[in-house]
Amino acid sequence: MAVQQADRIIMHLDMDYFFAAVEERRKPELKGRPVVVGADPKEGRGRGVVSTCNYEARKFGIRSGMPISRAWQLCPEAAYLPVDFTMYRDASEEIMNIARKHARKVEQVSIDEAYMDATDMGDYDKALRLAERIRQEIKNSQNLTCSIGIGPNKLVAKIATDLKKPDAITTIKPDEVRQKVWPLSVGKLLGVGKKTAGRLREMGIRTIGDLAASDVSMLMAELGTMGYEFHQMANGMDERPVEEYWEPKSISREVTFEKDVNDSNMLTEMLEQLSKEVHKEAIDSSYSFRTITLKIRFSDFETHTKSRTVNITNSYELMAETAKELSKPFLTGRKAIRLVGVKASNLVYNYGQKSVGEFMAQTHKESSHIPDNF
Ligand code: TTP
Ligand code: MG
Ligand code: MG
Repeated sequence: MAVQQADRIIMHLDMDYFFAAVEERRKPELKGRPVVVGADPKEGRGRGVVSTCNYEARKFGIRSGMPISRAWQLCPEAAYLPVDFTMYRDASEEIMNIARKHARKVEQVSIDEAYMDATDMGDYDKALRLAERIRQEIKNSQNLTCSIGIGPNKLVAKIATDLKKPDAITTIKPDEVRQKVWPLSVGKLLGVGKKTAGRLREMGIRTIGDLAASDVSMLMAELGTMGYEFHQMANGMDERPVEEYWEPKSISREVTFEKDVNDSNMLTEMLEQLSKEVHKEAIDSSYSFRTITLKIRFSDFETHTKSRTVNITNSYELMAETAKELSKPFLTGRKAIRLVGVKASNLVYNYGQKSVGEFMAQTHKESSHIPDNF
């Protein structure tokens, strides 16, 4: 099975029950008890959600994102704590600094998660020892546990992290993808949510192995370009590099036309529609934006992106007009267009409209979106 052209060794680190673990560290008397961090449960009448909970609370069925009232029903005797975002961010910074001390390249991808490129270690045994040093230092100096996955790329490394959580290091070498990844449910793949998993199930595809064995053109007919990406992922292929800096968050939509398009009215309409969707998500998530990017792919797959940065705004009109203007140079009529996309980036969060817990739940959701190659 093809796994990766250039041999890399990638590590993925994720803190165990992070917010709740930091709370336990502050109040050791909580250890051994179920601990839930999130909105005020108000004896079952509370609104809002669970940010996270420790493993004792998970035994009662409590999970991140669940209504706090439901958590209360499941386990009223748990310790319920409000979100202290500043404290978690401070802990996160110290953890990331430890990772940076040991690994040459570190990309933080969420408050408790980072990828590291350990290719320079040379082999998996040495990478494993490096991971062990990082885990020990986090434990000794921070009194917190983490899990680390090691694999040939980001995708496999992240799957490895989840295999033995908490407080474990797991390696999946390229030739172990079949044995360790294929039996897992398709839901483990980046971008496969409940809805997509349901559609795949209807097609008789339950495991990652089922997906890997499926015909790629059939997947594309059913799921569009996503079908292709899922097939690649199922085969353990993922070429995303580890990038030092956290990609600025962005909101984007793109479509591949059913048939390549050569009609500028149709393109304009589609750009307005995509702008509408991107704009709605930005507003719903309390973001303003500064940069608008247009993506165009021609029928021969030649792909262009063009961006323009404006004064901070939340105007739909400005987004749509900018996207249309950026598209003008491509409307020569010489080549038909296969795909268009609109992206808003340089996002600025409008604080005060949402609680930090809701904000975090949201960033988390976004970060698990399948990355586009914008
Ligand atoms: P995760 O790493 O997803 O979860 P976790 O660290 O709590 O537990 P695990 O041991 O399974 O890794 O998220 C990191 C933190 O982000 C988490 O501690 C709280 C926050 N978060 C939310 O606020 N809302 C959410 O819906 C999720 C998933 C996480
Ligand atoms: Mg975690
Ligand atoms: Mg995480």
